[in-house]
Amino acid sequence: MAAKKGSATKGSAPPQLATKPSDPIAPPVALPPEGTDAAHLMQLYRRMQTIRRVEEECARGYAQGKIGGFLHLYIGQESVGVGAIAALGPDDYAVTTYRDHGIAIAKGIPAREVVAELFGKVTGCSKGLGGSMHLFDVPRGMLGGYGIVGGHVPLAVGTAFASKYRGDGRVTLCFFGDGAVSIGAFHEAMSLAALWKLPCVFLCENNGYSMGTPLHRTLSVEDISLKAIGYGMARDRFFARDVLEVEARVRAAIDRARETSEPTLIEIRTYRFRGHSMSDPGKYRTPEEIEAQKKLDPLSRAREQLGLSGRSEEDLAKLDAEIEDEVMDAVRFADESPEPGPELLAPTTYAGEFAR
Ligand SMILES: Cc1ncc(C[n+]2csc(CCOP(=O)(O)OP(=O)(O)O)c2C)c(N)n1
Ligand SMILES: [Mg+2]
Repeated sequence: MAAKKGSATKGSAPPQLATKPSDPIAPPVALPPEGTDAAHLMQLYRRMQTIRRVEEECARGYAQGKIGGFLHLYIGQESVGVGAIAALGPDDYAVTTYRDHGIAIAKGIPAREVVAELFGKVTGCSKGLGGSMHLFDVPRGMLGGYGIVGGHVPLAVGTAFASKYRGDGRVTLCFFGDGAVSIGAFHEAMSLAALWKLPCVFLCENNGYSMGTPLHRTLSVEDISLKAIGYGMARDRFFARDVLEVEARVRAAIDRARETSEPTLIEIRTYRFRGHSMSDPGKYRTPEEIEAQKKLDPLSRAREQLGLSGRSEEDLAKLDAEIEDEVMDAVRFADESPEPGPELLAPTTYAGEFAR
């Protein structure tokens, strides 16, 4: 029977689950929490700023035709990857989506190898054969870089299963977007991770949009963290305003995964300042919305916190100059590197030299 408009089929008002995707009021910059090591905050700032500058240069390289295919920038979301990976150990695994450049740099892949990969050069971390969406580095625990929305979540559960089976003490941190939580593979992965108690942390980077579609058009319940309840899993949910807060809250989940092999679903609300990819005309957001979000930029907040914790403008300018040198060196290195040749065809197709 067809439902009458506004009839009871819509149900009585649901419990207050939905929340608005943005929080446009800039909170005052707070001093970093007591006991924060300013040198540590400086490192986190360094990683965030490196990611931002690498990606700005990649956007330029894309416009110059140096990068083929798609390019999805992480600009605006850096505090999520940097804060979360700061809570991982060096042997732990990170698995992520196509928006992977920031995760790769945070996991320790040098800017040179990331830019060279994007430029399709043999010196890139995937030998120039993967490109922007397929950054990979097994020794550093960076297990991709995947283009299929949600498809990598079961792969992350597989690595967590392997760690538990081998007893190697590693934790897998799996990043995905808000679009992935409507995909079947996400739910199968959550279900098995909870059932088998696997050391996996599921981290949803909720940037409010799946391509040009806002959250309220894809989800009946906008609080993504609530999906953990159906699987009996621990959960957390917060805004990525402060990189130190991201680190501390993700650390709690990583510790739980390592100590008691219990998975957690964390929803971190964030915002991308650029389009979905370089070909996105971005007509679905107003300039006012983007400007309001830029006022909340966690990268600026970390810089201001460093000032409040005693770092002089001179110290910070010196650090920015070092980052600038590193990024421009990476671009030069990528420009000057050769392209992969046919000699890579056999060893990268069949198990052999590169199968580590
Ligand atoms: C299974 C699948 N369906 C559709 C696409 C096309 N697609 C690429 S990105 C994207 C949006 C995903 O949004 P979200 O998960 O929120 O991640 P974000 O891009 O916001 O980081 C879609 C639909 C795809 N890559 N894979
Ligand atoms: Mg999204």
